[in-house]
Amino acid sequence: MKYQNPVVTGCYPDPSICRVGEDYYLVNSTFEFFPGVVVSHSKDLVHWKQIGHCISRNSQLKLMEGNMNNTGIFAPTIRYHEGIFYMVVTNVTDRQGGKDNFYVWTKDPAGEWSDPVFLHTPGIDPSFFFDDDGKAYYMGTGSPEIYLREIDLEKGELVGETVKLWAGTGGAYPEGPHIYKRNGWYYLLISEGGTERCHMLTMARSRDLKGPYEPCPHNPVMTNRSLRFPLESVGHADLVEDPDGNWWAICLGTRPFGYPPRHNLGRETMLVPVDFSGDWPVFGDQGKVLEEFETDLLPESAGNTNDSENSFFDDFTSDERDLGWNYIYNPDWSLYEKRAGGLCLHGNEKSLKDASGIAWMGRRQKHHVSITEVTLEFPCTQDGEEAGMTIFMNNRHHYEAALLWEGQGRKLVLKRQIGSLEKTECKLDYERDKVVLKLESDLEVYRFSYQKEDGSWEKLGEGEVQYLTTEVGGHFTGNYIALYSCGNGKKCRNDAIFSNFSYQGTRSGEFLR
Ligand code: 6LW
Repeated sequence: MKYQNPVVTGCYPDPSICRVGEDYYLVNSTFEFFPGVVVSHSKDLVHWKQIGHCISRNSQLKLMEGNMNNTGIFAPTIRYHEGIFYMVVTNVTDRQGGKDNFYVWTKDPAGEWSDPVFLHTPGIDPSFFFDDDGKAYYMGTGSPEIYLREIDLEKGELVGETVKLWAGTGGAYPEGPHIYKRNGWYYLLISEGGTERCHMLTMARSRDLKGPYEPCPHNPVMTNRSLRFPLESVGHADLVEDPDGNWWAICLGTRPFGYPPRHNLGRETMLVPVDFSGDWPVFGDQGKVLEEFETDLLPESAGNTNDSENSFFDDFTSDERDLGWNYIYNPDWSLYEKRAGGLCLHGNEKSLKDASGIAWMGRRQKHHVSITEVTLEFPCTQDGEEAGMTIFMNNRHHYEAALLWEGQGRKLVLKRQIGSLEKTECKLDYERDKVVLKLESDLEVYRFSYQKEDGSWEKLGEGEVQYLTTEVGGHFTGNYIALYSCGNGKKCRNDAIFSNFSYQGTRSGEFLR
């Protein structure tokens, strides 16, 4: 049987995994997006269904703010111990004031998680390890060593001395540590080289949890660096043993295109077979991560293609909002209202340039080739009132089609912002207050169209994909397709109602380059 990487497409970085019986649970970083820390479930390691979030209540956590794509929730770890799931993670700002590590816990990963227990520890990428003697440990990324401390989970406190474990093999940013115990050895897995194209996994082991750790003789144990493979930047992994004793790694990676290579979907989640029959694990194909792996070690369902994962429709009539919708930092729920006709966004005085507080609701772009449509009703009448659909890397890099009021009339516009450069590609006089908008994507362009009264589609214009990539827009996340409304300096007088949102991605057309 063959399966395809990524197993979770779109911006799902820093994966961490645990198994309970035949159920696997996965968590991913979410940065400035709320709800925080995606939780997904799988029975076969290939098909994942999002079941919840660890941070789902504003009252739980104030996401630290700063530059978009570089703040908020970094790199979680999930572990299961004696009936309880723990998720430990960092809340980060790029401004003075730094970061804090905390954990939350639950007995039901699809339900609510506890309020955070703050640990006031330095560094990022925290992890837990439960030893056979019942003791629990916290691992963190120091500068530059990975460090370990015992943790008292009853009291929610770190106890005892800080032990420096390992600084890696000399690559930049030794980070993302996890420890696994096997055959009396403690294996320490970390990432080095940075999350970009030199990303790699390295390993060391010791008979004593506190070291000294001896490096694996064939480090890095996994990397795709300098190979020009379809999957790049692979690293930041976590290991899991299946019920039959086979080992698997999940890691992040990117699917860059063009020259020099760039990527727009963020860092995605990959599954890698691991042969741990010897002293040291062999990851993937002799340490390399492939788009397709052949294996007979997964449950049969892993070989199924599941086209339903490639499409999504929302008419916003359900009381429960789909888990795939995200907001920027902690949302002001009064800006979002369910109406009979769809989802109503109450634009406030903010603009799309603002990194928080805006009426904005988005989903990850999960495929390079995709089509999104949405109906917008927006009887705008006040100067500056604007609502539309945006393809959004961050508040400084985005393209959007929108209805807005300007001077004496309503306009249908296509605008683009790339850093400090801004351009209105097209501005049409538009009398109606209703429009169906379409966004099509491939590896070259984002193309916007609208539907005319006779049902035919008219192109508004397009913008290059390459300027909405991580390499241009910066930092750690991928593109979002979002609906928004804003007053640009003044609270909106009119409501924007969105309905019939549809997204269709093409998995098979992805490796065009
Ligand atoms: C994360 C670090 C990393 O904290 O990127 O790829 C950082 N690894 O471990 C943000 O995701």
